Amino acid sequence: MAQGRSGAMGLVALVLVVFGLLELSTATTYTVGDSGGWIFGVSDWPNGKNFLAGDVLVFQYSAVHHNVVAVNADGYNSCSVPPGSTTYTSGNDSITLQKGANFFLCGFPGHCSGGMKIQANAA
Ligand SMILES: *[C@@H]1O[C@H](CO)[C@@H](O)[C@H](O)[C@H]1NC(C)=O
Ligand SMILES: [Cu+2]
Repeated sequence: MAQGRSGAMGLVALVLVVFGLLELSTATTYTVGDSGGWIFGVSDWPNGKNFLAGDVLVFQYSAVHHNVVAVNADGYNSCSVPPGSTTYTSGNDSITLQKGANFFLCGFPGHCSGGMKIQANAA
């Protein structure tokens, strides 16, 4: 009886560990804009995608011509960069999505208004 119970507990522990590993491995990596990369007009790219918190967006672009700035909703809507925003400039930036709305734009003049901005909503 005691043997059976500890066996069952072991099985429960194993199942929990396996689910924990699955949880870790479910993060998805997306290349923003797919083959086009981070470019003008990319703002429609998130449509139809079901992002989860922990998923990773990879922004690929020429660092001479573009950058990536993580902004808030106001910044996104008005194409402005709030003070204290984080700017990425490597040309190959991996950014992990937080739960909720994540907003990014290109900080080069005129690029955001040219559609170089995305909103990714992560469940
Ligand atoms: C971009 O970065 C990822 C790791 O973050 C790396 O695996 C990949 O090779 C890089 N790609 C380029 C084109 O540098
Ligand atoms: Cu740009």
